[in-house]
Amino acid sequence: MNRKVKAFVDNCVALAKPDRVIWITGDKAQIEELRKEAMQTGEMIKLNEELLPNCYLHRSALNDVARVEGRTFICCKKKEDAGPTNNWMEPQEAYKLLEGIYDGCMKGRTMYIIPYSMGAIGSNFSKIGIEVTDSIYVVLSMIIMTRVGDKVLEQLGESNDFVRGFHAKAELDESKRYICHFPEDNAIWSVNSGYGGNVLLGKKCFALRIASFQAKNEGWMAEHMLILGITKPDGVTRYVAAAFPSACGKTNLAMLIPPKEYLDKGYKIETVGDDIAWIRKGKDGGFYAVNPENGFFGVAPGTNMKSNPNALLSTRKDSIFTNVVLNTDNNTVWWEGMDKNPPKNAINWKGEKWDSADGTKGAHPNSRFTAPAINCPCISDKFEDPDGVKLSAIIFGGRRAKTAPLVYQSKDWVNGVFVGASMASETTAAATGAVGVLRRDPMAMLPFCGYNMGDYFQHWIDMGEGDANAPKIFNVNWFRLDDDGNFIWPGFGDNVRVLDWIIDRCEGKIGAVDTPIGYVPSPEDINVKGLDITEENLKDILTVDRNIWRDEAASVEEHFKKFGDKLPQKLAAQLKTLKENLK
Ligand code: GTP
Ligand code: SPV
Ligand code: MN
Repeated sequence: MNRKVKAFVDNCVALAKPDRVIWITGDKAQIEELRKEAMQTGEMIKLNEELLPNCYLHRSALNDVARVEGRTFICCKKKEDAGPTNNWMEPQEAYKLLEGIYDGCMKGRTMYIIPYSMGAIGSNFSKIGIEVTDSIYVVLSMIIMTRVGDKVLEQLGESNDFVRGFHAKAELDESKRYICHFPEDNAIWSVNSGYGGNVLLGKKCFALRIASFQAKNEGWMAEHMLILGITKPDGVTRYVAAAFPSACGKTNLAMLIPPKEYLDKGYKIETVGDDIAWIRKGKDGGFYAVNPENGFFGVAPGTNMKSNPNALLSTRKDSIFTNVVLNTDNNTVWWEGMDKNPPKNAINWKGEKWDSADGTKGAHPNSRFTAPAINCPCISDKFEDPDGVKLSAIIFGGRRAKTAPLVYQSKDWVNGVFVGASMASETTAAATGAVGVLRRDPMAMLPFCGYNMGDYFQHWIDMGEGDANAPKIFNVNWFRLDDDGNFIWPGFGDNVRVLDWIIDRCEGKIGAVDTPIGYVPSPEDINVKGLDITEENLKDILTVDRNIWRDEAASVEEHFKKFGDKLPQKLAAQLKTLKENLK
């Protein structure tokens, strides 16, 4: 047994005082035992074995349905190192506070120790974590989302290079809920929550917050990005990564099915990842990306056989559903936007008898499925590739009812970093708080950057400035609204029309219009054959309105002020140039 791992676990045991300790081995019989126990306690409900084999429903506490950004902390020695966009606590103070909460919190309970690998075991990209938890739901979810068990400990050997994750659902007391990260100690303490990104510590806590800090120090990137492969009629597969804020379309884009006309011509999309990308420079200077996860923790509402069949099909076996509707007639699940037939005899996400006629939602807006990546019909054959995939493009995007055009290309890498650093999006149900409020969410990393975001911008500049091998950077917006509040762009599968333009731009095969914000396609270069979109509407979503963008530039200036002298000079210069271009 690795002595550092043992010492870490011993400390957790001494503090939380569980009745029993169980090491998760990855053994099938052990997993089966845990499922049985979770069914007995009601933590998991077994679903219809014929229709949804080996699938379970879980309901979280009513006060615990999303990430809690207000209670998420970066605990590094110097406040400045957490930066203006993170909550900060001094580490010793944080440990003292947390120790008070964790003291004896697992009395009468079992503590589970989960050794897990982010990334394929043995890949140079991969990193190891140990998560301690008192939740079987967390154990079973981590088994889907990561690579788990003895083989991970074997890979770790005597190394001290692992992230120490200490989760306790404790009493699920909101007033004592803390998601604390100690980047300088490689440690995460998460207490009083049992939900998703707060507790599946491999995901946002490790693979983004801790990993972004490691990545800056080690010269790579940890990003909130999907990774997809797009094969064109020439048979060559290109790879792109895209950063959209939470619930803004990563899973959907990563799994899109092109419209028939495109399929017939030989277009194909394959999924490498839907939420997180770890990116390193390869020997050839290219930017290579892996998905460190092993499953999808995807938004359920809106997922259906039309919008995202690949996601829905991924959840038809071996999956866990959280906070969706239970159809008691056949013991299956339902959510808003799955089809137009809400079940007649149903129980809503709160565990109450529910009738859709009462006008309430049956599934929580942030209800999710946890599904193994290998279930995905379009999973890429590079999914497990230890060397990752070479990126042609990086795409930023978000929900902007106005302002941002359907797509534009940055002028160069540093301009692309400016585009990412200034991006904004309307908030969603993925985090607690108001929905639909426009906020700046640089690189879709606002809630996930584990250090000073000004330094993060500089790291981005350093990674690709002047580098001919660096991916080209683009921005997309599927969410432009017309005056009646309808989406102008059809989105989903039709987004391949935009990806096609992006790839052609990367390869210098198509022209563009030079605008103050970057290169925008001419309307005739976006193929809208078969689409229900007027020429006027297409023109409209490809137009850069100088008046609107002058306001945008002023708002970016305000946003940049937050970073003080940590704002890279080059980004200040980019803003100045934009303002001049808009005159
Ligand atoms: P996280 O898992 O929270 O990081 O989210 P995500 O970025 O993977 O978001 P996801 O793909 O699950 O999309 C969330 C919401 O965006 C769903 O309600 C989708 O229906 C909607 N959506 C996704 N793609 C499109 C699109 O192209 N057009 C429109 N109008 N809506 C979209
Ligand atoms: C997100 O909020 O961006 C998610 C879901 O992907 S969670 O894992 O809860 O963070
Ligand atoms: Mn996410």
